[in-house]
Amino acid sequence: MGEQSKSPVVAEAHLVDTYHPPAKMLEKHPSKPHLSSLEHYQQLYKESITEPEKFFSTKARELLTWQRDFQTVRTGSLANGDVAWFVEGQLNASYNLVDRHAFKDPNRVALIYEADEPNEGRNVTYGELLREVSRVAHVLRKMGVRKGDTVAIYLPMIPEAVIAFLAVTRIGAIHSVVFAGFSADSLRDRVIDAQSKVVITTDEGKRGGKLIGTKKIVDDALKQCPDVTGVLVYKRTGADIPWTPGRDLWWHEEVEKWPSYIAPEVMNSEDPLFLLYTSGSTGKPKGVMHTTAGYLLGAALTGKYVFDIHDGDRYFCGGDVGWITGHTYVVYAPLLLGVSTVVFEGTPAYPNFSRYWEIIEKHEVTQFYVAPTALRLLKRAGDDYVKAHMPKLRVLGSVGEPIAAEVWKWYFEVVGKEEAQIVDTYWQTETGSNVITPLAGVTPTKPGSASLPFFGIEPAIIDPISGEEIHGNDVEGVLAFKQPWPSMARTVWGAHKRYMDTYLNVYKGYYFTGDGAGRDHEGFYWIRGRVDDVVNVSGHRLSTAEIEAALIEHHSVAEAAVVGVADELTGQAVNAFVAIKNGSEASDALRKEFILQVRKSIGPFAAPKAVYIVPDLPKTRSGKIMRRILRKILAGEEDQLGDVTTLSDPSIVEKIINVVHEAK
Ligand code: 6R9
Repeated sequence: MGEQSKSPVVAEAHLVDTYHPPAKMLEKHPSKPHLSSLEHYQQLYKESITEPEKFFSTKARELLTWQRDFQTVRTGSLANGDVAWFVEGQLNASYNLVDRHAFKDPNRVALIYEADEPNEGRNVTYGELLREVSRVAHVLRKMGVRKGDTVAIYLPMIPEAVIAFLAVTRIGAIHSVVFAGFSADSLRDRVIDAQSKVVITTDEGKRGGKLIGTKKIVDDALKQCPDVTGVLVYKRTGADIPWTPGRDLWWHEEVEKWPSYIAPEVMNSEDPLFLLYTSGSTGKPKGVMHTTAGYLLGAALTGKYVFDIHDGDRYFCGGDVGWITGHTYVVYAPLLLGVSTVVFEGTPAYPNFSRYWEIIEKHEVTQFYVAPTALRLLKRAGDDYVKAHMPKLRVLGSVGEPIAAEVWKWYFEVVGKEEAQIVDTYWQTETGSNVITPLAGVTPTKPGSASLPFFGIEPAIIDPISGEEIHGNDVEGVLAFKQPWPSMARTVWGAHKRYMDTYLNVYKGYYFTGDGAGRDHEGFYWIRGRVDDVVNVSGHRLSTAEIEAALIEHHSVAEAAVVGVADELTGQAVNAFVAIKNGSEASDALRKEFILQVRKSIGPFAAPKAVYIVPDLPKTRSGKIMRRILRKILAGEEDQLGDVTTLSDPSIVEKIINVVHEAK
């Protein structure tokens, strides 16, 4: 890195405009942002870094309700991988998200359910939520779930998904949500890895006008999960579904049997709250584990400061509860702060491209949060679809992938009418909540930059070659954090060594994000994307190794290499190179089979956009696949392949180029 890598940061950052919090956003504000100015942020930020114990103990007592206070604010270190926060404290997540608001104001709306079909939704108040969560908690207990057990949740975006999260946490169990777009095989692997004995699901799902056979997928998955003793099924469509007596129970039949209150289990701060599987460099997804108090604090703090949440707001995060964005910003942040959260079952394109904007109009949404991939789709559909009247909108969030400057500007000008602030929030499943992000109403922004670190986050740019931290501004490298923060993941379920090796042993004393980043002349951060074998398709995080493993399961595949390529709509797209076994013939039918194989073993969202059947893969003499060469060929940079003489068979490069050319 060093000198030659400086120039792009400097050039880019000096050319972009800085946007200040829009005056019109402040004018229509119901009161005022929680911080008075950028200087106010800087002063608090400094305190959060130099006196984290003081800063976070104050915030933890202010934002969370404790059953027992803590004395030790923070202990352990990144180097040892034994970080713990608010150690002696006790609290319950569902109490903090539901009870305390229900007691104060039971009629306040907690969930705004916007069903797949417009006008089929309903609202759930905090009082109703408490009753429903309590009943389901009773049912789970009856099904044998105990404190510390994991419960798998395989549900679409319906209020019952949120109720399930909360019922699980109420009895001290650990939720392990599996995105309902995952295949039976993926669900099976996660149920087995998490040792879940109970699964919560629906008969069917409904999305974009289409039905999804959720229960059938669960049944397929559970054929190989002998330890699962119970499946709780919410009736969403009333379809005829297969039933296993003694194992399957109807949600509506069970909840009627139980009273509408159950006391929340008293949990220690560091008791596990949930597992969420995510992709990394290796084939097997990791069960990232978050603990109770630290995660809740991260969610509440970012909800308050990043999104400027105030009493009476209506918050709409378009993410799915199957991913971390849905966990933290559909469920935890808004409910911790006692506001209304939109649970949207559908897609931005159904019944037409106005759907998001109509939801915002109808429910007078104040904050909206979505991935750039959806914005690219909607921008391409045309400005006419954005004709809704959205006068209450103050904050427009972006998450999951870099947002291109022209999409950022479209979001600001066309969607927000320059009356709402854009917050480009950088974070990860492992960070639990936003870590590099503007604070709405406070931080000036530059299109394409996630801007400045959140409280308690001390970023470091590291030279990946020397492993040394690069100090000062106008620098480029990989992104790491120097201090533990409350909502960081504590371990990978059943694989602590993997946790250490992936995040904490790469640069000793730092948490390594896996992303490249630049820090410009004003200290603003620019996220460049993953430096490991992770591809980001439509904001979904996929591992190339995992897709390769899926392809190899096909009987005709000898070897496979998967790379991410730039894609106009999805950000990145998956392209696969497959070497087939002797006796198999390359054909369109075979390519289709390979795509189906990935859909079946991971899920439709991971399907390769292109499959190239090649005679062999470019490999070093030690057998390492040179994915870099494949990326260059796809980018049309065949003249920049570098030295290929180290390959075991240099002539293979020419053959692969021919295959790619023929396909294009
Ligand atoms: C929240 C979430 C994490 C990866 C992360 C990075 C990318 C997330 C981003 C962003 C640029 C942003 N990412 N937010 N890249 N700008 N604002 O997406 O979690 O699914 O774990 O993905 O997503 O590459 O490392 P997760």
